[in-house]
Amino acid sequence: MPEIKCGAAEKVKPAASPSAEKPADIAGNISYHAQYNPHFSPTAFGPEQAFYATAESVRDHLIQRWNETYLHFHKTDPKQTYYLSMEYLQGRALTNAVGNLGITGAYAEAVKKFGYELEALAGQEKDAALGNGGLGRLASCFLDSMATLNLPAWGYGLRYRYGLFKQHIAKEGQEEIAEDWLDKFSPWEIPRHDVVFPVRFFGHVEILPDGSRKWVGGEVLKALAYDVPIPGYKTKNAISLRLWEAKATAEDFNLFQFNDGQYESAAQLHARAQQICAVLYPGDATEEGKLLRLKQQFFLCSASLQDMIARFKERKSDRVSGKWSEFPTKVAVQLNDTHPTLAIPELMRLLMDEEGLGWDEAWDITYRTISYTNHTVLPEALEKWSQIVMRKLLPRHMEIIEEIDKRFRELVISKHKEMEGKIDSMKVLDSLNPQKPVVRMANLCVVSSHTVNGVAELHSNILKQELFADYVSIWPTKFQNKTNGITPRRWLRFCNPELSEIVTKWLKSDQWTSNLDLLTGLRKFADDEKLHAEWAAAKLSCKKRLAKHVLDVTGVTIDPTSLFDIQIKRIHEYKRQLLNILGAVYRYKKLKEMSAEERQKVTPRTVMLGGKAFATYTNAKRIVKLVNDVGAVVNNDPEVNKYLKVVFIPNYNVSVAEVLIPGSELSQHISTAGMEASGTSNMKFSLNGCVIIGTLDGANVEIREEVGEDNFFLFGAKADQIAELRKDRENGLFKPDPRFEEAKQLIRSGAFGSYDYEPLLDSLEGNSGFGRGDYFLVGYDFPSYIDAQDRVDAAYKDKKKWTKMSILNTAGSGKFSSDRTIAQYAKEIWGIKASPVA
Ligand code: HBZ
Repeated sequence: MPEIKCGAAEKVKPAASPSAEKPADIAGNISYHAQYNPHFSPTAFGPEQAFYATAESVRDHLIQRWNETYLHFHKTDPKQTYYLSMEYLQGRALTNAVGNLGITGAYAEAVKKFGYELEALAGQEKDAALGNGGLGRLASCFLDSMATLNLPAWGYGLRYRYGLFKQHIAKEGQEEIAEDWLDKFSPWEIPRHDVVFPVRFFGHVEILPDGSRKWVGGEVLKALAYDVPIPGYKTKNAISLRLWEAKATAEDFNLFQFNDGQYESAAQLHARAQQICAVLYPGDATEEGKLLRLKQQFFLCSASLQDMIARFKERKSDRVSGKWSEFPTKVAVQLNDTHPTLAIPELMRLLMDEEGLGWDEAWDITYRTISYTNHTVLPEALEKWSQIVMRKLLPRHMEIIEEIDKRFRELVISKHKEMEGKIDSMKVLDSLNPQKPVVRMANLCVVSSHTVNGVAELHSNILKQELFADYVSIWPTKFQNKTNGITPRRWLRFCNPELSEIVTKWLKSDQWTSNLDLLTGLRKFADDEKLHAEWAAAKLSCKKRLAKHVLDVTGVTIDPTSLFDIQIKRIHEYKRQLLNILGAVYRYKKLKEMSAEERQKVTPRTVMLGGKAFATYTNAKRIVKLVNDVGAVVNNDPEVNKYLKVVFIPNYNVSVAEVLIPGSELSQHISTAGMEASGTSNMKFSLNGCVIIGTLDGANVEIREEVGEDNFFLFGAKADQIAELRKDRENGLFKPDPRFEEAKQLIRSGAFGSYDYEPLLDSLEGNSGFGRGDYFLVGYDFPSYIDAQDRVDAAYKDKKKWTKMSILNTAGSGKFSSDRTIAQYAKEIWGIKASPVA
């Protein structure tokens, strides 16, 4: 066989040994992929080519496990969970894959034979960012845990051509650029040309002679499956994330028109198919945008359900009894928020119109199959779809939704008379405005699911006591809590090797990576000076890596001995990045007022913020601009920049988080209480020995319980005070703290440039013309926030105290493993059991 031209390194003989585990054999396999699975010309083998060949070699291992797992499930036919989500934030896969497979060392050695470091090759990979934020990253953590726990499970999503946009910071603030993650190709996905299902849009409902109904006409596209294998950690099991792509066929291509020069109309359906998976969340300001989003949602639901039914039928033939009533004993469908709600009417339609079941049987099956997770109580995020649009796009589904609504109302009237007065807000269809009748997706989910869950204790209680309170009296046992979690593999073991090594050393085992509760074993060493020294050294090393990233992407030099204070998440007013930056502005002002001597006593701090603003969310974009403007002034002010730096980290994504979180010392989770359903980055920070400054919101409440009150900087109003405080505000009863006024005044004075911040600042005023009269209570919480920050400064000066707090944060993070969360879903909602490949 010809040898690879690898430039600097030794030449390696190619060998097709897909499960190679020895470095020399692995190198041969990489060489084989470079030559016989080529994507580039044969003369080049730079880092990029080396990354793809290495990834394909790793993929061989994954495919082998995936095949074995699939056959094992096929033989044993266990009940399976299907996780339906419009979003997955997978990030990069190489480090995670070799880590989970336990072959990191061997691959690191193998790529050295070509002159490369594995880490550098991993840096070549583009993030798969098929999601927006928390909900999408949660789905990805869940897949890792499902595989690790050997659960028979699948993830289903869409294969967006362009994922979440790339954020560029220009003079005017955030700019969005399409993220071309498939620019070359993704080495992880496997197209399944035999897994194709038709998906219909538009058309009409026909009544057949036997009285049954059938959806016909309209346009029919094809859904083609792409599988991304998901390896479990230290197990042979690998599951699949199945992503659908929309396609049109050759028959849809009008050759006659094309030859007639009508190129666009000849390929009309092809163009429409491309639109479906073009982008994650097309803007929905226009009617076209809304329709496209609805098409995306239905496309995911229809293809996924047809696939599940096909599998059920395929395996059914092997069983003695093959009754449809067994479907819920083989299939559990989890809806990741309301985006896949159409799975409900689509399953009803498939069972009734395609399989010939009656309403009652189909409803019983659907109800026992579906469960729904709510991720937000923000009213603007509760999906409502126009009935008019729905009827046009999905006429049969609209009929089914109407019937569900009608039967629900009948149930209330016949069995829950006391709730009759509440029926208007509980029903699925809201036709109060006859011009704009809507379907309330959350109501449809609650009415049609056997279980509904929130994502942290506080949030689940709010669901039961407020948002879904009326349903609780009808279905008292339907509502559950499943506090979110994160995978400890990606979020400590692989992203923070320095700290991982120390944890393993002190716990005398690396078992914590799959049993995170073992971290409590660190508590007894919390005062040990040797551990302190190692712990601080590991943190410093991560801080240096982070400082290098900051310099690379912003040109700003930051001091690794200063306190690294980080807030990274989607930019949203309720998450209150504005509170953070106003705090930094206030800190800057105080520093300016101090004498040089006084300044020397100050705890030096680097405040870092990062996150993307939705393209049409103007106030969020203004916040991004403000952070950048404040940074430009503060960082260039020689009087104070030794004591304070403010940095906006551009293009926050999963792989950026993997650098930022290990290097963090303080992180901000400062939402208005009751508004952040859970938060999951708070868990990642705490796990990495970072102390949280936060409100009693979402999972902060539980993190504080676990790590101990002394190791959490708490401030701000509590969730049950918020309504009253907003009323006070409206009635002019709020007296702003002078420090709050000073901070706003400094921005208004033009100290940070002449950009028009008035709409932003005005949103914080009681008599707001733009905003909602400080709806998010930044002004109310400001003084207690500043006081908490003073406590942070004092604590950081005491290195021993701070290191102990850091250790106790890691030690108290065991509860927040997504393994725990998924084990609870499996037992308490899905009724599925582990099924390890022998
Ligand atoms: O889900 C986030 C929550 O904000 C966060 O607190 C939680 O930790 C995380 C995982 O549970 N939510 C989202 O990312 N997105 C939404 O909640 C959402 C819901 C409906 C929409 C749009 C976004 O129409």
